[in-house]
Amino acid sequence: MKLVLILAGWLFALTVQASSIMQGEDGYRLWLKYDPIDNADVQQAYRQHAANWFVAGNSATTQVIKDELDFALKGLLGEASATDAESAGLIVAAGDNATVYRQKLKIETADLGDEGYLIQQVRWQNKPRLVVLANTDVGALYGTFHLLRLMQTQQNLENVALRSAPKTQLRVLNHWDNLDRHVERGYAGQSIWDWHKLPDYRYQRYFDYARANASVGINGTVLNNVNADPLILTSQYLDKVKALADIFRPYGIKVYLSVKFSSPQLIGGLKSSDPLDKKVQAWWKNKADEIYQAIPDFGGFLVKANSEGQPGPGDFGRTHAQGANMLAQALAPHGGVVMWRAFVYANEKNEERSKQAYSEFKPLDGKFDDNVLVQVKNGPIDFQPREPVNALFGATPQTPLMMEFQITMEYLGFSTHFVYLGPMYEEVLKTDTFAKGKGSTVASVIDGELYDYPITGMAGVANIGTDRNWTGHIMLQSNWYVFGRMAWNPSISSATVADEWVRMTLSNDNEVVTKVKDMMMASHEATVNYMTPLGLHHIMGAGHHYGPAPWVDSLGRADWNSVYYHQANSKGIGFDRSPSGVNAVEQYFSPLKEEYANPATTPEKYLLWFHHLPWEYNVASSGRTLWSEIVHRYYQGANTVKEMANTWDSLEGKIDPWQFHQVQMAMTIQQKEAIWWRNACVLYFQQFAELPIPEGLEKPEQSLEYYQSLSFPHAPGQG
Ligand code: BDP
Repeated sequence: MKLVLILAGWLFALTVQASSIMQGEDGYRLWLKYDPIDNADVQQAYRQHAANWFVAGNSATTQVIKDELDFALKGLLGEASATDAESAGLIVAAGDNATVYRQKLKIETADLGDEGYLIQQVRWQNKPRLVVLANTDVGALYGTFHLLRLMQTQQNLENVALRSAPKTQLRVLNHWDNLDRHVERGYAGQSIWDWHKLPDYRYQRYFDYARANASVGINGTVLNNVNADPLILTSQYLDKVKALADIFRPYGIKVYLSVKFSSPQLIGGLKSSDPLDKKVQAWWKNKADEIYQAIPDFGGFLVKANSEGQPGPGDFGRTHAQGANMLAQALAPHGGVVMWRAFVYANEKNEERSKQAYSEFKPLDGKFDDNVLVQVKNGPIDFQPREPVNALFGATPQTPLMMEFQITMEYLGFSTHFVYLGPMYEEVLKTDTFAKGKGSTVASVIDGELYDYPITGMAGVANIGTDRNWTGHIMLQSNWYVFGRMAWNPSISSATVADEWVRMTLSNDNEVVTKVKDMMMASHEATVNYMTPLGLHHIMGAGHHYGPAPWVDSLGRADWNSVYYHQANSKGIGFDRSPSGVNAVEQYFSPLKEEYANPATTPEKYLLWFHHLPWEYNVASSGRTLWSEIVHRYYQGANTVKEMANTWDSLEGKIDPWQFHQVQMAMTIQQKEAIWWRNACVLYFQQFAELPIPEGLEKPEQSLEYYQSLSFPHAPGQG
């Protein structure tokens, strides 16, 4: 037996690391690999359509389309080349260049707007052709990427006829990147913006970043951290920002900046930053003029104000609306927008943290200028592994709300935990707010359907850095991908997106697709279980947020501490936000407020978010006591990770070896950390419950003291 084990171990080492040189896919190419299509029939069929292609027009964007098609089709089909319209099997045209096709083929494109497109098989001059038509070149670029996606995922193109237009207007990444290249809550290396070498040094990575974003419809990027450095608005930095804007423009991507509200004082030499002060207003107006002089299509400002120590209009006795409108008025003549964050909570308020965004912004509904969006994190606290939705969604008929999701894994295991966020985003977007009766989903709020918002948008806090694989973990590339796909269409299913991502990034092999997709779809729930089951939240390490720390009780503000959030004591556990507690449920529309007020009707996933319940409370779905259910969930979460790791191992040889190995190494860490989370939390809560770990479950190998003694002063990504 021993010998067999030794032999097996040796063989394993041999296959995983046969040499000190690892060749294969390092992940840089993301989902845009364009390797040869491995099915000869499919490839043959595609050749007939696309081996000869024609792109009408000569703009910077049509050049991007031509470059992408040339590169992609040569890769996918072996050979392909540009030709004239007469001989092309594939024709891409937009705007005036598409008029002839629209008219002769009697195809309507008006409904596709500025960014939509259609892909259709037609007969043109007696030959079957594929056409990608749009009203703008950027629309044609999006259509081109969609066509390439169909080919990468080996879809049947015979008689294809599809039309697509984005449901939200601003689909924006938020980089929490500092000017010294440290990325707050970044786990994938440094910031990809090399400010020191800009504006002259233009990395290929900037172009590949733009390609990746355009391929999923992302059309904006906020380059710098919401905890903004005022220097970004100096002319020295604006030159650098211009260089990036120039690179991104042909890809349909606008740049935005996070601004510090006190910039007029910090870099403008003014004595105040009061939004009602004429000098302050003039300063911002001049600054906006200066920016637009260099970057005519500049997107606008993102603002974190009066939040976590950041300055804001509140410092001058003004409201968020007065602050936002002052900036909005500076940007309005140029067509820019203000994305004003609702992530605010203050000690002085003497109101429970989860309620503060609503209390602050609901009364301001209707008071914002037309070019302001209020950007709201999906949950009422802060990007926890799972939260109910923020009660603000649906509550502001006259103020466009923009979704803010976190793509980076601050509270979900950094970059070694395999968590596909699609199901989490989908859960949020599908939640019915009941704002205008049944069917008032969060998606319908943010895509503008419910209240006819004039501007709409979705933001995602980026998980991108200088790591070769961009996101620190191959699987986490899928979160960048799904963010873009859901921003384009908030109703798309996360399973559909997972399917296409796996096919493009890993393999079209059915076994790989099925198994990896299943892992992806199970991954978020698994992590919620081993970190914060049943509505627990904010019990991670202090400051860096790495690992379990339900014992944190000594931070400066009550609502930064874990003990504040779980409220465990000898009687029970959970935060009473029902009418008998802080009554956060009152902020929701009926019937949610009644549902959440009563533990029996609260979805179990939010149970301890809304209620403090006795350890012996009966959990309906399992019939277990609350204590036993919590413990089971922690064990179940860790077990799921083990199963995922086994499934991954079974795919060896079916996935590129380097991709395979990278994910395998991360899964080893994740397995250890899932058990660490499980053990630390179960042992900690056991002190209060004073009940045994149920029979049949293995005992934690270390003591609570051991877990409490661990410290990680250099954990990455700190704020
Ligand atoms: C918190 C992060 C902090 C951010 C803050 C924000 O820990 O780094 O600055 O959110 O969104 O979750 O402003």
